[in-house]
Amino acid sequence: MKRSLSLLFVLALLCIAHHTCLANDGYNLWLQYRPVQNSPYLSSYREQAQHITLPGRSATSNIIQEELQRALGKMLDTTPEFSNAPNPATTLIIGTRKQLPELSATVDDETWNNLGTEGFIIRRIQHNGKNTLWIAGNTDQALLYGTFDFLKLLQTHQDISSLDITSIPKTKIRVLNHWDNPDRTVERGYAGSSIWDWHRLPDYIKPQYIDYARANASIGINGTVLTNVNANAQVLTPYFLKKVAALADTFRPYGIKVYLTARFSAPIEIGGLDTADPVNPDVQQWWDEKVNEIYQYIPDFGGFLVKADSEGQPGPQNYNRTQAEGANMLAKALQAHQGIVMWRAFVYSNETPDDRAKQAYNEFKPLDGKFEDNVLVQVKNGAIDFQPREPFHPLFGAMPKTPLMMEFQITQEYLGQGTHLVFLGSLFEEVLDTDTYAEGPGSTVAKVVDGSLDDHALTGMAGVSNIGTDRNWTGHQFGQANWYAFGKLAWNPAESAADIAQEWSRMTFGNDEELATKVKRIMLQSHEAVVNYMTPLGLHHIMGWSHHYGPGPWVTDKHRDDWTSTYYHQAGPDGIGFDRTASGSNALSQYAPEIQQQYSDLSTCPEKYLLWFHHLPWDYTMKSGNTLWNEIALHYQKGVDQTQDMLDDWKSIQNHVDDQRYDQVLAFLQIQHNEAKWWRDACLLYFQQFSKKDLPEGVPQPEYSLDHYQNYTPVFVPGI
Ligand code: BDP
Repeated sequence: MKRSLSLLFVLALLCIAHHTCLANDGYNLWLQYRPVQNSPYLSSYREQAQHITLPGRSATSNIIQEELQRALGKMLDTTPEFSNAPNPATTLIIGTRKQLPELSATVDDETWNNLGTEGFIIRRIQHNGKNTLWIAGNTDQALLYGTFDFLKLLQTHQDISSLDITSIPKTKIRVLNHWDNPDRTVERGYAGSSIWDWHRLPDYIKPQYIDYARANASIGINGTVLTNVNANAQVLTPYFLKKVAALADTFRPYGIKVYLTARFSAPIEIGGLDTADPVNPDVQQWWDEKVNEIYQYIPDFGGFLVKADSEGQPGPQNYNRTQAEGANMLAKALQAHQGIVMWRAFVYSNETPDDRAKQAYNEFKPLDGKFEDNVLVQVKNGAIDFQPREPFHPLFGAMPKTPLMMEFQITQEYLGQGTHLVFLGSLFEEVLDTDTYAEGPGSTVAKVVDGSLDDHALTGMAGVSNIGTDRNWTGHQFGQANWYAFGKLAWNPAESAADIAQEWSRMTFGNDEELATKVKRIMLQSHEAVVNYMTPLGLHHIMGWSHHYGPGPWVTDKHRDDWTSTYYHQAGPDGIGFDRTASGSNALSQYAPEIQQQYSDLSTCPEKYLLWFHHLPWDYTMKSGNTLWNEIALHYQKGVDQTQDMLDDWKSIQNHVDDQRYDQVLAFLQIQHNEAKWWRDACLLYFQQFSKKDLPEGVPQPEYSLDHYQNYTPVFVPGI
């Protein structure tokens, strides 16, 4: 007995020495704070961390102190001393302009003003004759952001000997949109149930709420819409508002405001009125009173997110009113409290005979300038619906008098859901960097969104959350990277996806060079891979009916056309693709002339958008010299090959990743690889019925017949 115990002890020691044995379920996200080893900077980090002056006395300052204690203890094995005022021992100062008047005089007024309430500075100063580091800002909130940024530098083993960082968020409202229902199901959620344990709120505050707030604050997210856009009016009743208030109280010191979705018909459903007409005085009064009531519970309530007149949701159209009339009614009720309305532009109907891609523009463009000042129109990145790749939404650049907020989907509804590794930083970057030409060259989507193009002060970015009760938060370890990338790009839409991937990987898995290189490579090719094996060359919306999981190019004859695949790919004996040029739906006319010209001309249309805008014969010659048919097939194959490369890269770094996370990612990559083949074979067999052409060399014969794929119906797919 004694011998076996000592054997166990030796084994445990060996295991601890080799960190990869330690269990790591991913709960700590990118805030792993791994011990700094093999870094030439270790001693300089330790020196810097010896004595921290933190004059603030707020709940936020306490959070800063706790985070530093936790992080520096884990990374440097040190316990820093803290003081309220700078003294000769101070090595790091974390204080605001007001808290440190003498030091603050060394920074000019303009810089202080530019920092606003959230921007921060990290710089070296001479203090008491000593080279000291100062994290500065106008508020404790800014200091919290600065502290996380400082900790990121240590986590990624950066040289901190001559820092001079100024970081100011480019958008004001940086929010997650949780599509979470009161019964804890999550629409399009693939990571378990909703993290909001409504039933136990307000009395039980789960530790996960605190870690949620920490994680968000660490990447600059300052708001959360707690409830689904397909809204339930019950969340506006006192029963729920008490629970919402408890969450708001928990998140407040982290700089995170709460928002709710407002169901347009709430005055009828919970107010006892017989109409929700936005020009009806009783309806207006009901909303005024409801808003006042909400602010009694939550004094800093952020405001409402609204999905109206879309996919069965009620809205102003029910009363022949415009989207602006609907939004403004709510906006006016919120104005006295500095609340905002995020009014979604995702308005379309199968009753409207026009191309779905055109409908939001048709509805909203004429309303430019008609919204109240506290309304943001929230526009999805593309005109259809979060496809693996879409051209930017034509509304970006088309409504100069209205602030437009970006809506990205972090949860991977159309991108492999809970098991495919797809780094969405690349997708977000591609959209943000695209030129709308709205006001001449250089009018990028990013500039529309950050307000710089048309001088808007109210700006924002929303990300549909991928968070659930799964221990690692996002189901797939790499789903965490998409949450991370969203926060970073909302703060600074100009940041590079490659840099974001790199820093996330180092913080999450460690700084080994081979590991960092391989993980980055996996991440940066993953978006192109999924486009290739799902919807290459501009194909879109050809996934399984309703759950959107797996291939379904055959989906047709459903109760609405605009939810079928055949509506979008238009494949037939004559070719494939949706003609959105002047000879077709002319959706292209909604873009600036430069884009119209470039995309309508086959010789200049980027091939990645080819079948989005053009219907072309199967033997159309591509730039490569291949026929369109062969090119489609080769893209599907390429996607499959890329998933194999990702798998190989991951296997090659097994020694550098802890077993638990390694094994899960490996299993998921294997699923992804198999499903990439499923997509390739199902889509090619289906399209082959029309092309009547053989598969090109390098593309293997599918394993099964088309019937097999068509009859395979996944059931109980999560997230519906
Ligand atoms: C689609 C989803 C649906 C959402 C809708 C929306 O399939 O579940 O409710 O978008 O954004 O992508 O409102």
